Amino acid sequence: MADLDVLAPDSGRLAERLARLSEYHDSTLPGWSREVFSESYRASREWTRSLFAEAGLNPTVDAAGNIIGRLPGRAGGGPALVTGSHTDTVQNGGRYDGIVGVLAGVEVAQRLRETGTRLDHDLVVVDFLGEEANEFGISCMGSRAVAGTLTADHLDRVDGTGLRLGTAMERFGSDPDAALGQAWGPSDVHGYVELHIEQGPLLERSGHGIGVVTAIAGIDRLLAHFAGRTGHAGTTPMGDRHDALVSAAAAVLTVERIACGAPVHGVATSGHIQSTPGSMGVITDQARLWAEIRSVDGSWLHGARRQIVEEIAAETRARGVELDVEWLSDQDPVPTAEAVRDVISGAAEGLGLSWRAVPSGAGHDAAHLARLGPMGMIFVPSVDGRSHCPEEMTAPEDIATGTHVLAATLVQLDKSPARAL
Ligand code: HGY
Ligand code: MN
Ligand code: MN
Repeated sequence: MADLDVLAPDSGRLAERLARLSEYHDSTLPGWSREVFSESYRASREWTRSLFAEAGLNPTVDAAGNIIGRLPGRAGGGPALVTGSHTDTVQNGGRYDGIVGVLAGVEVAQRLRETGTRLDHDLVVVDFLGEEANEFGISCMGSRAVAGTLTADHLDRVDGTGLRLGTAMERFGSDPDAALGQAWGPSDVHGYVELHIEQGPLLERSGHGIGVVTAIAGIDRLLAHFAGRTGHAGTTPMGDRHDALVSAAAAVLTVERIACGAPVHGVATSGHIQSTPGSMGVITDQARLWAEIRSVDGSWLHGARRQIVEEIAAETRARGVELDVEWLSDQDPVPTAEAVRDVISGAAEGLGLSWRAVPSGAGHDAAHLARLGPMGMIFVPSVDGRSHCPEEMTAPEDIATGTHVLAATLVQLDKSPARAL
């Protein structure tokens, strides 16, 4: 087996590339914003694609807009080892979510080439399009297309301006209709491993440098529409009101309360309220609430989904306000493959590193790649457990260590026969 030390990353090069890619963001906003289809995202992907080429990965861009690099293996063709992540961010996000996995994948490929380490399997590195939640309500656009779960209905979803996702993809240079038919098959993937920041506090609190992910949380996102009755805020007695904004506010508290009782990893978040007419002196008659619930425990998630709607409906009825709930996504929890977990933990131990098992409360492209082959994820610590904010921080040495574990994992997976995974 390759000398694992020799595959250690060039940490200076890796840190410089992280800083370089982070420079592509909307500097008029706090933190780092490189949202899907934005100009900063478009510009960043030109740089990322040139980096793939510099690393000898001969990049192509598929119909969905995924940047795909390939380092041929000895066997040539056949099921590949796949790694990667995403380079889009949430608005006012951080500098590490997603790009750590893409740049680590490039670094591993470059170290394999520089050390003359030939794998049997091809190594494929992917920058997946549009992983983050967005106004279209469809995250993981690129990995869904690869997994064959991007649908025509998804392409018809519109953002707040009425723009179709399919049209936005076309304007970005993708071919959405072709993306619906570009799915990879199970014969294309020997194994998928993604390096990602934990985005939570567990590794830092327990003092472990490496997390071996047990499962990726399921995510159910809803849009609740409240229809009340408008009127004069000064003359309408309180008992006569059907205030849509009050109903939406009560729903926000319901969402929080139901998750706070979760016996396992279960969380719920209200992200956004829109209300009209939105002026003082007038009682609100229309309100919309976007919220989500997540858990690695599917049975809790399904129960919470039902309970939230029942309780919001009861509160709303009591106020004489009408309710309509639309579920925007229902991504079930996805367990990682035990065999891949064992390889990751063995790789960490082989490098003398401490590791612990951790759930992922965050969603990832890996959840979709799991449909194509054995999937695993490696986490590195997030300082103060913060993410999706300008304070997002992971120490460069932790990123380098995680990249080293990724290299060792891929080398070991390369030696594992398909049936063993
Ligand atoms: O929102 C998430 O869970 C991920 O960061 N896209
Ligand atoms: Mn991410
Ligand atoms: Mn994210």
